Amino acid sequence: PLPLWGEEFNIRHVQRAFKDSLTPRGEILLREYLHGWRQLTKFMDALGTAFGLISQETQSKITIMQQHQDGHHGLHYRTVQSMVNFELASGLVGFQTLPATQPPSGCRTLLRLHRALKWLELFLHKLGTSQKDDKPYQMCLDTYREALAPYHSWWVQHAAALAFLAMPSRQELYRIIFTRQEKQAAQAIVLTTVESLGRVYNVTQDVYSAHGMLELP
Ligand code: 1Q0
Repeated sequence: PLPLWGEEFNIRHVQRAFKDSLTPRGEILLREYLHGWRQLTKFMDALGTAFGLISQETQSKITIMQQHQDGHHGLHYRTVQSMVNFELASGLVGFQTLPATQPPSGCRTLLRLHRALKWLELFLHKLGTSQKDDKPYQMCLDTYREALAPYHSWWVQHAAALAFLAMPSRQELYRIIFTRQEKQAAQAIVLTTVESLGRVYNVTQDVYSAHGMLELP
């Protein structure tokens, strides 16, 4: 294993968590979903301080979801579907304005993670099909512009672009993501992860779009 973060972060854990989050009945288990995100914040932390803001923001969304799970209505927050049904039926979603409830609704919070998941799917797909000289910085920027920037304010877009400058080279990135033994299978693992993320993303997207919830403030 690699020093420092080799044991801490493993892309297989990410892949496993998102794969396990999808049940045979097509429900998405929030516990596993959030576990996958926690693994990803470890990875962001390993990338260095420039990604601290992004990691913190992700962490705060995870914490909000956790508060819902630990709250009075925690039982309703077992799956994406049960959460959506519960918040819809209770008028907690907040379709017009950011709900004044504390914590903010699970639906609008998960939507932020959901959009970021699309970014990750696109980015990892690019990485997994990239050539030796391709630049992660450019892959990051292109996929961010496509999947996330449209939802971000002007200043967030600029802060993100600045952070991307600290993105390591492709070789270094692979070194962080994979342990030595995994090097051979690296691209295959990345693409398997893309597949798992994609399935979870598509199911969530269908649920949200069925209820007109893709633009929650
Ligand atoms: C490692 C590089 C990650 C780059 C991903 C793009 C990040 C964009 C910049 C985020 C800036 C955060 C500042 C605040 C944003 C919020 O305004 C926004 C909306 O929330 P709200 O409450 O104001 O309506 N929040 C979000 O959009 C939340 C999600 C942002 C974080 C997305 C992180 C994606 C992370 C991925 C893991 C990196 C793994 C790379 C390779 C992994 C190999 C397995």
